[in-house]
Amino acid sequence: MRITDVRVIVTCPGRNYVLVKIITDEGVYGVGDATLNGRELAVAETLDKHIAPLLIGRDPDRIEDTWQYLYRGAYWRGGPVLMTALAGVDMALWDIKGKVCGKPVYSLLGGKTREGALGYTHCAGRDFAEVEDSVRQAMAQGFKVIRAQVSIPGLPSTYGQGGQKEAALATWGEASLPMVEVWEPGPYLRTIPRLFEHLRSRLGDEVELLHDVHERLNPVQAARLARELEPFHLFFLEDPLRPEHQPSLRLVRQAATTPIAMGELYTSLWECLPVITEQLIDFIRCDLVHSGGITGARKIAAIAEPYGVQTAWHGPGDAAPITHAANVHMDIAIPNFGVQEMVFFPEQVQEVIPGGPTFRDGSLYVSDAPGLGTDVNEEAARKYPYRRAYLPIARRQDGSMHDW
Ligand code: KDG
Ligand code: MG
Repeated sequence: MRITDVRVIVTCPGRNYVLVKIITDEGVYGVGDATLNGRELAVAETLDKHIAPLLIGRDPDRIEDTWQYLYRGAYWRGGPVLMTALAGVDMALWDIKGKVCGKPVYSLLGGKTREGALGYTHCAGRDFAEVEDSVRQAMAQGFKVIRAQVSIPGLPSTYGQGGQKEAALATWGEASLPMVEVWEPGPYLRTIPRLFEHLRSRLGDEVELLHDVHERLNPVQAARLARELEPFHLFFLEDPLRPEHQPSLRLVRQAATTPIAMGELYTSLWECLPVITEQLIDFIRCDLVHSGGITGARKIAAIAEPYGVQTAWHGPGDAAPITHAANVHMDIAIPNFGVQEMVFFPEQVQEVIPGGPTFRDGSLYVSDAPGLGTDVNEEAARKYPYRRAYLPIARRQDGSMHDW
């Protein structure tokens, strides 16, 4: 079997997605996700101009060799653009392998260790009462693990305050330029422990709660937050530090027993290594679509296993349902799965990219269809052309740039 064509499909059914369709001489094809929010066209061009010509004529069965060929063969390797392009190709090749073998990808990864993947959703509100209400609604939907974010007094708009809706849909800035948010650590650090005190006192201890810091604190601030949240027993505190601050996770670790999840901005196994082997984290939450696909992530999971680190793969709305399916295929196969972030995709996304995981009673399921079980409807994709869009940016009150 040989690869005869590589199609790069850029589509915007509500938000932009970059999809890769790899076609073989035997008519079997595979589909992968290569979406990098805010820099979509950089990946699409990389795939179309640099990577597609390298794939034509190759045997699609050789996933590992193709991965090594694209990763090491570029000489300048790694980074979000190249690793996302690589992930798109990798997922499509696993999809092909599954279809050729007549097996779902989870079966090729060793078979099921569980039936479904425990999922978590996003809850939020303008004040504590609204967040509580949103958490209660999620509990009624069947969620057992819930992320809680709240608006911060004095800051007009803050990451995560849109809850489930924000997770599923894009935020368009005026004239397609980034929206500007204001960030101050003081009010944030004063608000978040009080939020969880409120939620625990109203909802009890059973529901698992977590919070996403979104890499916006410095090391000592993150350590303070982890310590002040300790009494409320979070499932985890997500991405407390920027990826550049890996060694400072020691400070956070020493300050508290609040479990730490890191890694949605890590783009490779090598970035994950020190935090796993030094046991500075409890959950590794890389993004399959930005860290080299299934081939990249299964090695990360395997290295995490003996260190007692569980997985919590990133599952945002800006990763296509193909990535969400790949997440769940891995989740149900690996022994050290922890939890899976998920979103409910709007109808038009499901029209363009059918077959993503389904949600039932707190968990996510994939079908037993050969491959990943997802597809791309190219005709539907053409109805939704690319629209330039950026993620928001954050500035301090004095106007200086901060991490969003
Ligand atoms: O594109 C950026 C989003 O994927 C990210 O902001 C979502 O932090 C996120 C999360 O935890 O889902
Ligand atoms: Mg996050």
